[in-house]
Amino acid sequence: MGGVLSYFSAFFGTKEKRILILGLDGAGKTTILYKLQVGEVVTTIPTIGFNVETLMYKNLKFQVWDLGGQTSIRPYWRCYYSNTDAIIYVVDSMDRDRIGISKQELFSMLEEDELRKSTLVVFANKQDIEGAMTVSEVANALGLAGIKHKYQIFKTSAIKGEGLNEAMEWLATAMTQTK
Ligand code: G3D
Ligand code: MG
Repeated sequence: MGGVLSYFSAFFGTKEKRILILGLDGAGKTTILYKLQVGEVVTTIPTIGFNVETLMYKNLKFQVWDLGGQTSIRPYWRCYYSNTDAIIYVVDSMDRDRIGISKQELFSMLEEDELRKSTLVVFANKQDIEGAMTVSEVANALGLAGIKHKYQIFKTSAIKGEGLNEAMEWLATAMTQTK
């Protein structure tokens, strides 16, 4: 897995790229961050009511937090939106009960002005678990067909490190095409 960020980073020369990793709690975001990690320490910054995990690697800045919590802290998220180039949206493909909430949260994020031009990549995560929703079930449940952003969905297993390279490669290419 180690090489994917250096590959990803090289796509943009020295240009800084900001990527949010978002999704409901338990979806696998922190696990993904650790899988992407190439020797750098993940910093957790406690702020008003929510934690932001940050991973810096060369010209890349990844920031992670959980969606689906209290709506009162939502305005504070805006501090992290500006100049966001991409959103990695992580879904627990086993969590049928909350896929509707995940959809609502995704659509709320995509309505944000600052995120209007961001490329979206959805990780239908936990595909290693038997009985998980398929990638097309996740896509339908999230209503991806109605999204105006440039997007793609991938099946991933963060635990096994499967599908992450493929998804990151797509994202790098898509980001260079839009900017
Ligand atoms: P979050 O950061 O989005 O809240 P985490 O999610 O990365 O903390 O993951 C939540 C739990 O799901 C963790 O289990 C983690 O190991 C597990 N998980 C993450 N990705 C996968 C995956 O692809 N497959 C499987 N089977 N499990 C996954 P624990 O037990 O530590 O709570
Ligand atoms: Mg986490």
